[in-house]
Amino acid sequence: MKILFATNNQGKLNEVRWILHDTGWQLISLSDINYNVDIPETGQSYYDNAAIKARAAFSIYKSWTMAEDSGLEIDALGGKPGVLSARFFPPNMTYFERNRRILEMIIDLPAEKRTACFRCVVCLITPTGDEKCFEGVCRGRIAHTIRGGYGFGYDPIFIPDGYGLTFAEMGQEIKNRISHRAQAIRQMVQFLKECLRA
Ligand code: ITT
Repeated sequence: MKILFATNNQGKLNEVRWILHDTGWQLISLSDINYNVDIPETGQSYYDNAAIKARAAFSIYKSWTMAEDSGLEIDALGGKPGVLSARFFPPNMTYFERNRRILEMIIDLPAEKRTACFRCVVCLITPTGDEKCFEGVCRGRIAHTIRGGYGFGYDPIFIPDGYGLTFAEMGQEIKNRISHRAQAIRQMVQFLKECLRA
């Protein structure tokens, strides 16, 4: 089975391919269908934005399509950057600089007040146009320094609960077992297996 993943983020694409590798399903990307329009994320929530991206791609592909919207929520910043995670800083700023700015914003906070989570909402559209959403949350805390070279985005400053390493230090195998994205995608896999059995 083929599923279109409507994303322009190569890091997300790699991770979801990894998480799905034992299903035998093929995850194709927007470039595989020659779709190179930047879909404006005008929604107020992860649910809205995941659905906007999935619907835009489904209108062309008209078969199994998924998109996801995700973000980092820092409790001491009232949940920011949250749904604006990709747009919180100017678009040309490197992630090293974005991570440095985040650390600066909470520079004086002790470890116990640096709590945060990553959240991911996946929207799947079936070939008949029905929509189903799945949400995953990974709680943890913000590190004091930028650490590690794996992954993407805010991975070098996020330490998931139960670990001493950032997502960017632990590498893809562990991250893809415990992450917000892994949790949401595993629910999608469960749903798809039930659909395919029916
Ligand atoms: P698409 O909309 O094309 O899928 P995007 O990067 O714009 O790609 P989002 O609008 O969902 O995606 O923004 C999510 C941002 O949250 C992403 O760009 C990262 O900065 C951050 N983020 C989400 N999941 C992450 C993860 O697993 N590791 C690090 N940062 C993550």
